[in-house]
Amino acid sequence: MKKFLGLILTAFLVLALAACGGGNNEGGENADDKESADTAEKKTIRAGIGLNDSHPQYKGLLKFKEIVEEKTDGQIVVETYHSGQLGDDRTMTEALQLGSQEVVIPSTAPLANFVPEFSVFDFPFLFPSEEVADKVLDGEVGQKFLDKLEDQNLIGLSYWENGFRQVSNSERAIASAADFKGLKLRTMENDLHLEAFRALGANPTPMAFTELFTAMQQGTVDGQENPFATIYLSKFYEVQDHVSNTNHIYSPFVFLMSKTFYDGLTEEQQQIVREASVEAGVYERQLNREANEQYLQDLQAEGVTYTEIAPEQHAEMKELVQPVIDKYADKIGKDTVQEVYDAIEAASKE
Ligand code: KDG
Repeated sequence: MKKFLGLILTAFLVLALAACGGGNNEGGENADDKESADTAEKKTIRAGIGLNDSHPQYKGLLKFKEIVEEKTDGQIVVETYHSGQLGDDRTMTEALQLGSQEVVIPSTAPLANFVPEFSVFDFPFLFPSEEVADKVLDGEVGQKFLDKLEDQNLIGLSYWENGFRQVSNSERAIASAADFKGLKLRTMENDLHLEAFRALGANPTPMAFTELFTAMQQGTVDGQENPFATIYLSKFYEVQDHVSNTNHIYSPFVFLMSKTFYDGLTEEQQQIVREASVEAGVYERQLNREANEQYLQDLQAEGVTYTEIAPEQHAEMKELVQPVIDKYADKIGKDTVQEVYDAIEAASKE
């Protein structure tokens, strides 16, 4: 009798559990289970940049957020942070390696501290134009460099644009290489940048972007180098009197994702974030280019003196930094560097 009662109780419990499940055993989960699974599957991308929210880079990041959230139906949420709220390029890249942040879009210069080969893109006077840079970076050669990031627990999804870098300072107009003499210049945290400016006669100091404005304000450095967009949108005109079109380096951005996070995405989600980073990058490059001339005019309207550099002075600067380029070409590996040179030559002829 006891055994019989036990059986009845078990049958009753099974029926009760099935009833709670809404009777839908086909999919193996009930509505509540599904809801909690949906919540559990929601993923958050914390994406940070060093520049502020008026810069095309941030607008590009917002575009990335819009595409990803729409295409994943909100299954992936993108939180955006600007002005170094999550740290500088280097510390955010380290956070990606540790898996405590998901996206950062640094310049190639600080990224070279993780994969030294990236320094080749910071060779002075390497890219003749933005269009050539696009073709090389978006092509086979650019992809080869992105592939090198995996060993560092990073996924390189696409290239965006920081742009041609220009020197600004509070001391004097720069019209020739001789004008660099003794100038205290902030550079990005990259040895090649430091050595190139030393070769020009300047006195460079590496520093995170987040510390730059205060350093110029307090006179720790006389100047810095960044594209016109950054100089204007970061209000450097408040602490800088001169700017020149040195165009010394074309600076790409690399859209990075934590490999730990990327590996946890479904294949479909991986494709969505990949495509979104490319699409948002095309938008960011376009915004960056459209306004470039305007930013130079705006800087002048704010009282900054603009000095145009003559072609022969550009040639002299190139000659002075050539030994540094040669040294880094040896370090990176001649074949790798040659591959980049060949791709630039081919892209220039197209
Ligand atoms: O968001 C990008 C910035 O952190 C940085 O890369 C900007 O070019 C830059 C610099 O000079 O540090």
